Amino acid sequence: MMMAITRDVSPALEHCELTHLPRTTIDVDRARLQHAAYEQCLIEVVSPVERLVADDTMPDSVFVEDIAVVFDELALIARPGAESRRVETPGVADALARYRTLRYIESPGCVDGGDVLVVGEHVFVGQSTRTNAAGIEQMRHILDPYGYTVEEAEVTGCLHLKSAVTALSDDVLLMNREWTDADRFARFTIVDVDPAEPLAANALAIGGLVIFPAAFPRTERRLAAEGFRVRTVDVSEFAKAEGGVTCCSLVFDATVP
Ligand code: CIR
Repeated sequence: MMMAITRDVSPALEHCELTHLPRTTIDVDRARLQHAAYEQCLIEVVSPVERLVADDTMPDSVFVEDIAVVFDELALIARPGAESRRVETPGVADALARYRTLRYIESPGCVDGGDVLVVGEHVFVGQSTRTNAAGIEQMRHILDPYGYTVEEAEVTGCLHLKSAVTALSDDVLLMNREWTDADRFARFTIVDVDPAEPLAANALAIGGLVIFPAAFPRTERRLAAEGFRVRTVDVSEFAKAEGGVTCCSLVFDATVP
């Protein structure tokens, strides 16, 4: 049984971390409506969706993906590269402790979950402004005994590895080649984002459905042409905070182990 963890949109979302975008007005009420619609989409393919609480001390709370990476064997609790986000970890760790043994990234290591792309037993980790070599080494140490290979991947020009590449299936990736090293992913079939939509590589594929931002119709057409069943969501307010569709949930099998 697949389930998802999401987290409240903070009343302080406007004070989110920003790396590549200028600060603009974010409509928090609209963000909440968009978040609810996103959760409705999730409910079509996973059940239950458990939403954690958040408050104004954690502006980026809704981007729950950055705080953990859930494997069948364990949950890795990240140590976010942005110090303002470390306050988000206890709530997520408490929730995941009901389903998995927890392992933690420790100082001086930093990892944002948005930099971790898991495809089967392959774990690609972006070395970014948020994730450092010490964090990647800790991941390798933690995951190696379970048969996962941890490979570093290049991230340039965007926030996280999953801004540049996400998995549409176990064999097919959606990618913006400008922002990562496509050669690293040579064993996969690659669908390129439309050149007019550089931010379109972040798609959430679960249970035969690809949840995808409505803002990227050209890339959406490419996905449909490749045979993927696409469901679009309006995530305009999260995009202003540099978030996409993968970052608003942690999806995992609740029945394992
Ligand atoms: C941040 O900079 O941390 C947030 N404003 C956005 C995080 C988006 N997370 C993601 O794409 N995994």
